[in-house]
Amino acid sequence: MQNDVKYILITGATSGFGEATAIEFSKMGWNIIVTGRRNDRLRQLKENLIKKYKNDVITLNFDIRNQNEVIHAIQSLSEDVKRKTHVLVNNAGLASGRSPIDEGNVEDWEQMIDTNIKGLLYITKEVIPIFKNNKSGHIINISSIAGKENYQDGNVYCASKHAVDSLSNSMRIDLLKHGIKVTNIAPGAANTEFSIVRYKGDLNKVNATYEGYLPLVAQDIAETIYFVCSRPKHVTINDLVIMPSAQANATLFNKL
Ligand code: NDP
Ligand code: 8X3
Repeated sequence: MQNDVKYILITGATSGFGEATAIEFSKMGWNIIVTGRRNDRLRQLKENLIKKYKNDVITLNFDIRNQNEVIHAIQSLSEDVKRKTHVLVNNAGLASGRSPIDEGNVEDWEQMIDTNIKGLLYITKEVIPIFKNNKSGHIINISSIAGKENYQDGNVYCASKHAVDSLSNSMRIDLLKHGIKVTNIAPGAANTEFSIVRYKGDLNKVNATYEGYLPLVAQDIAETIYFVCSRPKHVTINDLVIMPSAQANATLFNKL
């Protein structure tokens, strides 16, 4: 373990963007705090990263929809780790289902709102005092192209990501005086577990989502987050849209 190395806290690091970001930052010599509900995956990630890169890896196993679990998890960090924590990546999130608004499932709506909006707020609320105390910090919110545009049957997911986009703008204004940077990242289609979750394991729908073009992969987002974090102190990337080259906007694809 290297004692003077910075920590990055990444929510939702058991797969996709979060896991790739944990690996990328470990490779670049950072210490890592990773969160998620699937503890077996957190443990495996920790074991792999420690073996390969030798930096510190802390796992926090909780459901981000549960405010008490969030508070308890952040309180469990030592004062030393808090002092060295420079970045929060608000990545944990999901789409659950896809249907016209008049056919929507309320449980799906609640899961998306509770995770993508309320969960993001719960953890940000616990981390801001740490950054204020440190007199610096960087919050990176993973929104989506769905936070910039709306598409058919995307309704509540789009609304939840528009909320993330809006919160990024508000956080940047309110936290300016505390020296806290805020970056909003809005990716287009990326082949992770996202569509498996959205379509509840329906592989025909999952495969159709990524057919006929090259989608983004998690590593593309991990490298983007690393780029954003490695700018000099006087530079902030406020808002970044990153798309597959074959995707012009939320709905227009150049498919083979
Ligand atoms: P994945 O499904 O691969 O990863 C989602 C992560 O979020 C998992 O680690 C999951 O962990 C975590 N998560 C979900 N619900 C909860 C919860 N209640 N409590 C704690 N953690 C939770 O998808 P992606 O990597 O693609 O998604 C990451 C983010 O990127 C999401 O916010 C998504 O909306 C956004 N995004 C994705 C795009 C894509 O096309 N893939 C494009 C644009 C944005 P666990 O299940 O272990 O709890
Ligand atoms: C995930 C990308 O286009 O399915 O946020 O909403 S999209």
